[in-house]
Amino acid sequence: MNKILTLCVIAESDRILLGMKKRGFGAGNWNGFGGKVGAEESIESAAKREVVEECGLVVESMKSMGVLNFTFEGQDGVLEVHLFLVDAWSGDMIESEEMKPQWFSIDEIPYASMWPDDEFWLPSCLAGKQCNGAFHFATDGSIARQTVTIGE
Ligand code: 6U4
Repeated sequence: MNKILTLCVIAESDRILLGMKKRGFGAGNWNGFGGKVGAEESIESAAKREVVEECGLVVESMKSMGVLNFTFEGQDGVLEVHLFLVDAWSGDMIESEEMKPQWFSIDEIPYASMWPDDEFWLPSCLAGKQCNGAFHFATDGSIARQTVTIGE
């Protein structure tokens, strides 16, 4: 069965906010903010809820940037990750139990400590281009197959 998740990229013209995931899936990686969509909520409201839960910021404006599908060798199901670019927010940043947020210069995004797919779509997302794709991960965590479509 597909799992529906959200992933919010919070960015200004020259910097991006990433969170060090402290526990659970992807722990030890810098990542955007997001998580599972609950049964009773829309994808957009789930995205906003995860941002405030994970880093304290309240999303004021975001744009839908596409869908990334992830599959894993030897595992059933697809992670369907809905991507958003957050360009306005309010509130104060906090460190949560799950994430330690930190700003990075757009020129110094720590791809080596991120999910390996990020380098294939994040630059386009930051440039405001739609990103749709599918990544199949091998059991060693590397990308075995991928298709990425970048829009306008
Ligand atoms: P719990 O721990 O159950 O509260 P929850 O926060 O609901 O978890 P979680 O942590 O499993 O969900 O969400 C995973 C996050 O990681 C989502 O924002 C999607 C994101 N993600 C998953 N695969 C990814 C990948 N290959 N590349 C990427 N982000 C990914 O950049």
